[in-house]
Amino acid sequence: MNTLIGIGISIINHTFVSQLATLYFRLYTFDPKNMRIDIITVLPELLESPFNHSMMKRAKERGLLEIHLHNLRDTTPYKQGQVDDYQFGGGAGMVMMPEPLAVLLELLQKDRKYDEVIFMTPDGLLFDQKTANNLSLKENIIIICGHYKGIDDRIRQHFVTKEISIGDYVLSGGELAAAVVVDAIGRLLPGVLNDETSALFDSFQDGLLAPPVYTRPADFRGWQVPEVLLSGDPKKIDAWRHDESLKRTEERRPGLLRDDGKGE
Ligand code: 6GU
Repeated sequence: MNTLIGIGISIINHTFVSQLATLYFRLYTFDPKNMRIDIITVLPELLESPFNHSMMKRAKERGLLEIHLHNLRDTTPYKQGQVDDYQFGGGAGMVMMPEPLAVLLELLQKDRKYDEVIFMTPDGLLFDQKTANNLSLKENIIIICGHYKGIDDRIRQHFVTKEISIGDYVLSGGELAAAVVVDAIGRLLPGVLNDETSALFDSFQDGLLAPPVYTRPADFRGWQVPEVLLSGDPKKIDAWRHDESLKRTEERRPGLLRDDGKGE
């Protein structure tokens, strides 16, 4: 149900307004169905810690998010856990073979239907809040972490439905990028954040950077908290925060103020 409306909304999802509508919808029609993410990796150790603390830990404990790590070497049909080989045509660097990936993907797909098979790769689509919002509406996702020179292109052509990069720099593998994506998705699931609406006011959710924040003491080494925040006037405070958001966005990310929302 959520997924259906999510798809409906994503078709008209040109603006942050519809993004917010999607998220509000998810929050108010609290659907206790949890999300399942299967991560295929040759380095599962690298992904054990990121999901066992703070928000991700809470998501798992509350039964909202299941994360399953799969070591590709455990199911490879090749001897001695082989998963990669030299590339055809020559050149430095190994390539992940298609068979171990296909075997594991089919094993998973036999048990349930997956909404997306995501490949983490520096030549994928740049990950942003909009993609995180859309992915948070899915039920079952597979994430493939690439290593070495990448994976055999036939897997990309025949299994992968989405290719994601987290930025214009090269990491040694897809694991840390996958952790970033799962964190960004996980915190959007209803019930993960304690104050359920707070994800809606994050930087980027309204296309603006977040305003500055302060806590006690009001006077720290003679540096004062802006007076308006101590005024107790919610209207004035909202207006100040909005102004500060706009100012920050103009200074740091003027591209976010343009219509395309791409922030370039
Ligand atoms: Cl998803 N993978 C790798 N290896 N490097 C990256 C990336 C992903 N995103 C940015 N750099």
